[in-house]
Amino acid sequence: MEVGYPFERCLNYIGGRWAEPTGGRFAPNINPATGEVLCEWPLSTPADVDAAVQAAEAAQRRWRLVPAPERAKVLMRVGDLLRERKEKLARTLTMEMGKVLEEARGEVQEAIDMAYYMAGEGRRLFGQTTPSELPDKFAMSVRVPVGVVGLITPWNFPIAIASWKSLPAIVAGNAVVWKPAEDTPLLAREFVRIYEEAGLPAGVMNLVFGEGPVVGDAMVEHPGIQVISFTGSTETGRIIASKAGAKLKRVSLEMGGKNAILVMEDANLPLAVEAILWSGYGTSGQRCTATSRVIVQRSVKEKLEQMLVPRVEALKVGDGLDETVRVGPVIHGEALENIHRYVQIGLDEGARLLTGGKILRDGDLARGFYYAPTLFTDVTPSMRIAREEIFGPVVSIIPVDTFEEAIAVNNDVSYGLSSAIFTQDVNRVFAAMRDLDTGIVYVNAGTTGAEIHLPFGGTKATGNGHRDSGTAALDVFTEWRAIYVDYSGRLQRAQIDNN
Ligand code: UN1
Repeated sequence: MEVGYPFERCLNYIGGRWAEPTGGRFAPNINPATGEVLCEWPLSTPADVDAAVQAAEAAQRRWRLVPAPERAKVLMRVGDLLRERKEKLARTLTMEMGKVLEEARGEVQEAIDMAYYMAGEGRRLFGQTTPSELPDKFAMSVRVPVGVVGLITPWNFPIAIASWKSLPAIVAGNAVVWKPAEDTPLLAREFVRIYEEAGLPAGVMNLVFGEGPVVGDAMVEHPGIQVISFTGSTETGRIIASKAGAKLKRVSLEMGGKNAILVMEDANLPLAVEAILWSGYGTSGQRCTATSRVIVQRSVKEKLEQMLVPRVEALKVGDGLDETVRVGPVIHGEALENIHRYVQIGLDEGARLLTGGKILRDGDLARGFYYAPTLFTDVTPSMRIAREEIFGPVVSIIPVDTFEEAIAVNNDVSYGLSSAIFTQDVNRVFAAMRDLDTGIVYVNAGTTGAEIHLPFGGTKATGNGHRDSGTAALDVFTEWRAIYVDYSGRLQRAQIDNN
């Protein structure tokens, strides 16, 4: 299937119109597999953000009054259009950010699932009804939209994460100003086109391309935006949180991870190997949920290594459009250098390289940004490669003696997104479910593969207490309103007249 993006321009989408950025500056978008330019995207200014917020404010005044089941009909159509265009979107996604086609299809499916799931919320958006402590009085709580929400999304899941945030925001009656990642403008544009074709009223979804420090910053500072939902680096999240904190703005942050698979001595090792390959090297290790540590009991360490190394070496690296490829490129040259720097740090720290550890430049690979799937062993928990997020195809094996030590090592990092344990022992399973201090825990499965109807997010430096997807996302995009209706016809004072 031809996707056919000759060099073209993406534009902002403000108040239902595709608009040039003020200042007229654009930047190129590169296919990381080939180095070719796919399109260019606007370097917008704070004036564009302001126009988007004004359009959003005007639209939201009407959108909040549309019954939620009617709002949900738009989401149903969004789901239908995503489904119709799944293959084309997946191919564009592979070209734009490099993940292999099978994974790209999975990501588009995640957005489809989210659209239908959130469309269902249009007929729920449940609050509570509860007795009042006073006679002839009625009490309930309802969710109300917050107004205009700002979404800042990453390149590694350009449509799935945008769907986790925008669909709940919109079904709940908010209007959106969205800044997508610099590296994935085409997917953002295609998603917004779908919203437009699905009949979303003008101004409910606004798209402003640009750089974080300019457009993202203008969104955080703008008084018209009540909530910022951000997925990206911990470094950027910290800046957003402190700026937004000063303005008492709600911020939902989803940031780094240092996820581990724990392999116990009684584990099904062939299964653990499959999970490490999939969660460690899938998406070239560029998932927030990717496995970057394998914490293994010493008695099975050597066996695991023997099974793992040939499988890692057999992973075919290349352009994700080739369906025999298992590991695509990383996002750009800077990421490639950063990953390689971490490998050097690991070697300097005394970790033992089992395979990989190099930038790949053979033949066609020289045109893109490819890193060899890399496996370290004899890594200790204090090494930087065991503590810092690398965001590439690099996995570190950390040997431990006991189950308790494995849990302690898992928990002894600043992040807390996802963890997994391989064991057949039901007692250890339940202890791990209690003691692994991550927002997501897997038993006998890898650290990736979260489903959209459960809360997604993590503890410690991974987040700030909020969750994406699931009904938890509604908590980010709504306020609770407690409502009391007194039908006694007299003044009744709570806590006084009934005590
Ligand atoms: C991310 O990497 O930020 O659980 C999202 C997973 C995917 C989503 C990952 N469903 O791996």
